Order: sequence, then C-alpha cells, then structure tokens
Amino acid sequence: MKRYLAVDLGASSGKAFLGSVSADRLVLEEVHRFTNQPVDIQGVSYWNILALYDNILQALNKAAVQHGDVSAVGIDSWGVDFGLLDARGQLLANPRHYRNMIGTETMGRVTDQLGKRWIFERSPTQFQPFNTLYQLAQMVHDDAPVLEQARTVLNIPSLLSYFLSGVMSAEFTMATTTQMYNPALGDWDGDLLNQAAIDPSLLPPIEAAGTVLGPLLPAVQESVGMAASVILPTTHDTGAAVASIDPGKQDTMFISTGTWCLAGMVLDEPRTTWDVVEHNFANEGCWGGQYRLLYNGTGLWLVQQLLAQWRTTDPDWDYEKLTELARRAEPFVSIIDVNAPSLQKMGNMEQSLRSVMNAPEDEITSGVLVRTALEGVALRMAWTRHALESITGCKIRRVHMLGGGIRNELLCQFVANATNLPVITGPVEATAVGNLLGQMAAAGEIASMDEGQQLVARSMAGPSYEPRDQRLWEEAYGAFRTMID
Ligand code: LFR
Repeated sequence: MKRYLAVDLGASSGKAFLGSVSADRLVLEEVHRFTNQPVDIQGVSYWNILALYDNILQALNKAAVQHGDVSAVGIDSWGVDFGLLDARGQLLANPRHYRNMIGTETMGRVTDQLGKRWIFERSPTQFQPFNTLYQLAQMVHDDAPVLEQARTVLNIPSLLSYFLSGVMSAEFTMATTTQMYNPALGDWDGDLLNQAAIDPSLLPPIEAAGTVLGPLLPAVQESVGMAASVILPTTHDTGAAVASIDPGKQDTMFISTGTWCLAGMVLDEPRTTWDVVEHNFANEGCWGGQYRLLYNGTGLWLVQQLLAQWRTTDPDWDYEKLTELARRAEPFVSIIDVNAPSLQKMGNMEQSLRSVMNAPEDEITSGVLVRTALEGVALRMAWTRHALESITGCKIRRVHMLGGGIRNELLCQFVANATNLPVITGPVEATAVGNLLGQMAAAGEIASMDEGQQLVARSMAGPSYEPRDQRLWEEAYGAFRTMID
C-alpha cells in the first residue's frame, strides 16, 4: 500500500497526516502535530520558519520509523506570505507574518497610485492589505536592504518544499493569493509588478498544482531515514480544503472553517464584474485551474485569541469549556462585525472585543464574549450567502462546512440558523485531505480529483444541521445589516 504525507500548516498549528487508500476508503493517520507560534521582536511578528521546517523533518522521520517509506510529501499553508532567497539560494530573512500589514497604508498608497480597477482588471482577487503585492511594495517603499540582495521570492509552501528538494517553484493556487497573478495571461502580471516597482524576475515560473518537484535532497533523505518525492499539491490551504469536497452544483456555498471562514462557490472562470470588488470577494485558484469566488471572513480567530489570552493565567481553559460557556450564555447580548479591523490585530483580544460590544460591562461574561464572536461569524456568513447570490445570480440551497471549525457544533448550528439553510459537514481535516488528493492524483493513485472527492465523501462525512430559532436570527441579521451598511 502506498502512503503519502500531507503537511498542512495553519496560522496557529501544523499537522502531518499519512494518507492511503484501503478497501475503497481514504485512510488518514496523524503522524505529527505542532504549534505554529509566530515570534514577535520589537513590534514585528515573524513566522518561525526554522521551527516549521524542523517539524516537517520530524514528521518525515516519524513516518519513516512507523512505515519504512512514503511515496511522496506535499506541503500546503496559509496564503500570501513568503521568504526571500539570495543569489546562492539562501534564505535572507525570517518571513514576516501577514498580520503586520493590518493598519498599514501601503495598500491605500498602491491603489491610489495605480487605481483599484486597474489592479483588479489584472489580478482579480480580494483587496487585502497583506497581499504579497502590498508586502513587497512596502519593502520597496522602505528601501528594505534585503530586497537588494534578493533574487527569488517563494511563498511559504514553495520555500519549505525548496528546503526539502532544492527546487524553486511557484504554484498556481498560491500565486492567485498574491494579487500579482493575471488569469488572462496565466502568469505573473509584469505590468503590475513594474508599476509597483517590484522586479518581476524575483518570481519563479508558476507550476500547476500536482507538479512533482523531485526527490528529497540526499542530505534530507539521510536525516529523515527515507526517500520520497516532493510534490506541489494544491499549496494554498483554502484551495486544498475545497479540493477535498465535490463543490456541487452552483446551489451550494462551501465554508472552509478555521482561523478564517472562507465562503464561496467554485466556478470555471474568475468573475471579474465590479460588484466582486464592491463586496470584496476574491477569485482564488483551485485544483485543475478552476476558481473560487470567495469571501475571506474572520473565523475562529477571535475565539483562538481569547483562549490563548485566558490560558496565560489559567492553563485549564480549553475549547470545550469555552464552547460550553458560550452555549449557555445569553444570545445576542451584542451584535458585532467580526471583520472589524480592530479585531484583526494580535494583542489583548478580550479588551478589543469588549470595546466593539455594545453592552453593559457586567453583562459581558466569558461565555458572552465567545458566543458574541461565534454569532458574529455566523451573521457574516449569512451576509456572504446573500452577496454570493447577488453576484452570481445563483440560488443557494445548502451550505457545506469543512475544516477544523466544524468540530465546533455550536458554530455549525449558528451558521444553519443565520443562513436559514441546511448545513452538511466534512471532512474535518479538509486541508490535509485535499493536499493528499493532489499528491495521489499526481502519482496516479487516483484517476481524477472527482474520483478522490467521492472517495472522501464515502470515507468521512460529518453531521448535518437544520436551521432553528428563525425569528431571533432574522432580527439579529437585520440589526447586523444596519450596522455594516
Ligand atoms: C487561510 C488563508 C486565507 C488567506 C489567509 C492569509 O488560512 O490562507 O485564504 O487570506 O490565510 O494568508
């Protein structure tokens, strides 16, 4: 039996799963799990890229110890961030965390200079201050010394795959998150890069998801105790997650849940009408060259941050305890927009949340804080449903939630209530599963992605939810609309 190792890097943790096909089922085996803890130095937050790489080596080694060999390894991660390599292929600096860009003026400066419409016509993704385009434009603006030495920009999965294989690459699904990729050209947009004073030669050629990079470097093979090929799966985590499910006819809204709630629909072509920009939707690349028309909303970020904050004084806090308190808390004590910029920064989340809540201090218990955050996520998803219908003209009849956030049954129920739609769920490990399917398709283990998605549907479907408490949620949605419009 052939085994494939998926390394899935999220903004707060990393996981490695072995996947194989047995008795017509996809079998997942977790081999390694680790925290992804950014490191703050003097006000700048960095990814601990060496710790991430070291954990990938540990995962490979554990797989070797348990099973002798694996056929391939593939890495996916969050979007937009990158490392810079010098002329000898050495990493020049620690990759920075995209959240440093929140509250900065660079996106405004670049869009004022080039025009939002001009940028969108070339690269029709969501305008986010942290897109690679703006991160690089900021370095240009600041005359960052590393840029002078830099010869190559690699997004995180490509950087780590390069450490393993020695091969530099870019991958289509990740490229579409940068706002430097032009779907009409099928390539980086040279005009856009030149106008932003970014040297186009920094960017390697773009490969399709499912490209085999080559074998592990000999030194890596020696250190982990096995040989394997390195494959570029769908390297953007959201793309990998969505690749794990049959996106259905255009009557289904998927929501990939985790730190973010990424909601949308899979289409054959990017949607480039101006209302996409007005609603701040993205066109992100999918396996096989399709596109997700997608809204990038805050997911469990607020709850993750509350938990991290409360744990510093009481290590007994965990998700179950938080969710139970939220379940028992008073509904709709305050309605918030979970996408508010003040909630996106790292720091004292309890205080940030309290300051956007419109309720007497003594009513804001821990349970209320968590419940307000979850209700807010669900209300944003209801808004996303209506926005998606208005942009596409399609009628959405059900929601398919996938990813780690579906473990939170309260969130799934709230999404059913807020959207007034039935919710189906699964798989929990959508990103790793989508990553595995990409490797299996590349290696010929499955004949097509469709076949893989059916395999997943047979192997790992989760519970379903029906909408409840309609009057209460409709009223809350009305209040939410008034607040954001
Ligand atoms: C989700 C995600 C989103 C992207 C955000 C930052 O993990 O990849 O798609 O907008 O992280 O990169």
